[in-house]
Amino acid sequence: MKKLITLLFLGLFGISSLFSQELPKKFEIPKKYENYHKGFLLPCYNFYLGEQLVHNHRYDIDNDGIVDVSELYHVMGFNERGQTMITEYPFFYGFDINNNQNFELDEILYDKAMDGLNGNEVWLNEYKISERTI
Ligand SMILES: [Ca+2]
Ligand SMILES: [Ca+2]
Ligand SMILES: [Ca+2]
Repeated sequence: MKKLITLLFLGLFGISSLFSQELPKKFEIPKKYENYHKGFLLPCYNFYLGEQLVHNHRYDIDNDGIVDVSELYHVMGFNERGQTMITEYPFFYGFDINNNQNFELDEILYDKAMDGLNGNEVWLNEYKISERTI
């Protein structure tokens, strides 16, 4: 009986450690960006990223006229009024963490699933490294 309990315990422990390995890496963006959607939305525009037409949303969270967060969406098409139709969620999120008005690779999150900021995103610099090792 004691052996069975030990086996059960080991089994449960084994299963739980397996689950913890499968959980996505803990995702954290700097606290100052937590409610960036409440910031001032600067004029948006479409542009080509390679051959892909994309749409950006740019947010100024401290209202100094300088972009702090930029989102990139895929363009799905245009409606009859000529308005750009975009995906529900972005595929890129840029956070100007070092405040130099550029979005470096380690300041851009790539969300392959395009399902909102939920922890399954990768920083672009880490994504490139993992691609290289495959
Ligand atoms: Ca700003
Ligand atoms: Ca930057
Ligand atoms: Ca996501």
